[in-house]
Amino acid sequence: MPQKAWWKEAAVYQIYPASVCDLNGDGIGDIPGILSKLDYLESLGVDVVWLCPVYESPQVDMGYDISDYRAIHAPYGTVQDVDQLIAALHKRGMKLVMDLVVNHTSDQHAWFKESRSSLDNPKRDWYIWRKPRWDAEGNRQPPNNWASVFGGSAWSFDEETGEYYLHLFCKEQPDLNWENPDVAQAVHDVMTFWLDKGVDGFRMDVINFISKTPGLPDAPVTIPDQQFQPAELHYADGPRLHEFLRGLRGILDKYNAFAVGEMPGVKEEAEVLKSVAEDRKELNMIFQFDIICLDNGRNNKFFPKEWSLPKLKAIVHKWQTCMFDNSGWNALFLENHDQSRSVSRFTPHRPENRNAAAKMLATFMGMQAGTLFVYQGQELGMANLPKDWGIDEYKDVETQNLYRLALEQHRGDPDGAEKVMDQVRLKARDHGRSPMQWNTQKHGGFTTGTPWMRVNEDYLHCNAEQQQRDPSSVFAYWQRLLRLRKQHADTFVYGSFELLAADDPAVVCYRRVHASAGAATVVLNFTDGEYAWEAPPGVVKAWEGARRILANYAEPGEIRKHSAAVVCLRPFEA
Ligand code: TEU
Ligand code: CA
Repeated sequence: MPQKAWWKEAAVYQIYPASVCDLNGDGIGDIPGILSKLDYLESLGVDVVWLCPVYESPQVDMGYDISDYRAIHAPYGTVQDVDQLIAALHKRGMKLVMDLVVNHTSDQHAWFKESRSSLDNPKRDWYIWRKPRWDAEGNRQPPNNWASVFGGSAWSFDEETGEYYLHLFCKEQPDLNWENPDVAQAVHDVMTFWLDKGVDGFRMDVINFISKTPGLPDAPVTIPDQQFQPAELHYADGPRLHEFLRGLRGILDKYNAFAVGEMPGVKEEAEVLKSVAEDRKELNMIFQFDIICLDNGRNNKFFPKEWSLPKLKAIVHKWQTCMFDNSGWNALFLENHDQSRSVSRFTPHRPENRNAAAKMLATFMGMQAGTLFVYQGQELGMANLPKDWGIDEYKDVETQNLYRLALEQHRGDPDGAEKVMDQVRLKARDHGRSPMQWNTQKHGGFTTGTPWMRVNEDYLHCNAEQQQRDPSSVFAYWQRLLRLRKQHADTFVYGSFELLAADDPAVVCYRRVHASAGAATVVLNFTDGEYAWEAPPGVVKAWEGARRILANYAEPGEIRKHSAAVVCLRPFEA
């Protein structure tokens, strides 16, 4: 049995500040707007709010480019507003987790401005500067072949001092040099600043990227028709990562604070356990990307790949059993601000089955062991942006970069633009960033002004106000699910996990078992049609004398007893 902890039983609600609620009518969500929605969050039944970056920032990457860690981006509010948010959450017995983005800063941060000002500036070494390489023709080239996550080279040349600086993301997001102990110290001070204010912990942005292979060697060529290559090999699990994480933990421990690390590219169990196994004293849990990458083709999320349910189940089984057996902990999520909407992505559906699908996915995640993360709008079953929206409605720097670079590659192809739009419709991060749909008023009640990003028109039939009144809504289902999870925490949070029917192409079936508190069987139809499922004997046995505690259809389904039990599942039935 895993050890008990508040953060294991917690449900975390992720907030994208620009898109929750605009209280002053400037079109941008703000902290006072978030404060006005705390009743809503409390009634949903979440315990923790994770606030995406609200710090001062030129907003090239929606606040993941921070220019001052101790100030708040003016349109979002002030440091006093955050103080108020902390106090208001604590009063309700809820907690606040903030985003800690310390692999990189904004190029407008005072540290970087100093660093780039001269070769001998005391902060020169706070970032990663290298001399150019020169090719056979005498052309200046970046120091290595690493690609930026957002496309193009991961290096930009600085005319002033004649060197390149590394940026794994945008050129406006220079990477900090963690090899310099002053950088770690500065980060520890930032953490202390917020923890002293009462913040309960951090979500640590790409925290596995902070240690790079010494010497920054070229990455192997895996995409031959591309000049710059994916280089995760050289920064996703660097040699000093765990030393740096233990340093962060030292600060967290002084406050008994919590940390979830975002770790793209960390794939192996042994690697993940190094960061999350309890006795390692590093992080509480990480966001692991196996599910998120399930449908990425060609090492690139914008190329679709067929995925199958048995593969998804194998991933779930791998992490559920791994953590149970090794005193680690999972962070459960299907959505965040970097992903398209789960109901559009994982459950292609006819319109009439959308709510059933959203509830089924909620059950799929919500009955697993781990800390449950709900992304704003997921509790309403919000969907991807409409197919007929043009590229101008997409605000994300990654999307705009992709569009520009991919159009160039399709030059001369009359269908080029449409092909690129297909990629955008598939996975653009914008799908998860459109404003919250509160009611049927103009702009879904998000703003009385002009929204910074267009509101998905489907707010007319998918919005919080209607769903709060309707006991059969997706919102009401999430409420029940979160309540049940608490009520039966021994089973759902701490129980063991058994996967059944691993090879079935349409059904997910798993059991959660606790020796004394009881066991639960979860059965999910992942298809948009009816499915006659030959339930394995274990399931039939479990059902004899069992109680139905959660379901997305009002009446129980039908079990036909033949030689084996055949369960007739309705579309997306849970
Ligand atoms: O994302 C890190 C990351 O590598 C991916 O989730 C990435 O955004 C995605 O694969 C691109 O398609 C984090 C933040 O969550 C993201 O919003 C930031 O843009 C990024 O770091 C840089 O700070
Ligand atoms: Ca505002």
